[in-house]
Amino acid sequence: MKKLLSLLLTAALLIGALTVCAVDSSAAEKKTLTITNHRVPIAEVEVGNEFIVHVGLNSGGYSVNTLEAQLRYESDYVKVVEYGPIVRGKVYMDGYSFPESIRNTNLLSNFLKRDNLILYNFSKYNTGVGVFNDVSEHFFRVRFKAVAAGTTEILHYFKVLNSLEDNTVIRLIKDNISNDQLDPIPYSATTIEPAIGYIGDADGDYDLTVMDATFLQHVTAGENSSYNTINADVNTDGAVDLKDALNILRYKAGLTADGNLGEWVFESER
Ligand SMILES: [Ca+2]
Ligand SMILES: [Ca+2]
Repeated sequence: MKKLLSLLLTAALLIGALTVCAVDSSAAEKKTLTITNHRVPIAEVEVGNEFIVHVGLNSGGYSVNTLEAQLRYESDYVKVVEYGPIVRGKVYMDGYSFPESIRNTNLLSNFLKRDNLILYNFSKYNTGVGVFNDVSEHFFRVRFKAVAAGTTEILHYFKVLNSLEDNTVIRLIKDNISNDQLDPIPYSATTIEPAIGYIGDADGDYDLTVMDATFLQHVTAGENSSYNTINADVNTDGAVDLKDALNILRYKAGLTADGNLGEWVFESER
């Protein structure tokens, strides 16, 4: 009986979706947001897509005891979805790989979010290490959503303190130009990671609707073969078929569904 109801629901929703499809079958044209860092383009993201900004520091071998940092952005172009210490991946400092528990609980603190910036502090005290040597040493991340087309600057800006005793600021870095008494010059390491999928968004318009189930119907009918498998294979059984369409419909109807529908997927978090 339960299965029958489910099938009836599916049929009803599919008919509804097909009707909507007949009215509006034109795919929306995608708009692009260019992300710059120090005014140099570093990534292009489609409007509606989410992406992660990973930031860190290459201290050129010098010890970093504390630092204050800001990530600045323009809220007209990007919206913050979440932020905090990196959640996965390796961070090497002084040749040691930090346990995530230490990284996440002791090193970064005092987060403060405003309309166009996020502030945080880094402190290595009680951890015993603090030299960053590799550009892959990202320790802070912000997940954004691109909300408008155009060009926008996302800047990681920080100052480093190297001694608790005299509280010396060894450098104030801005626009990648720093105190030139020390060599090599440390710099902010920033990379942009666009999402690789949005589960359930089979038609790739960054919206999860019954139209995605309709799209999968066309796929299984051989009418469309262009899709992102991460988005379309909702139940991750290796096949893109009507089961995935059913799961989308169940999800939209508020019923239990197989798959992490509505979740954004990032390679660094897999
Ligand atoms: Ca969609
Ligand atoms: Ca599937």
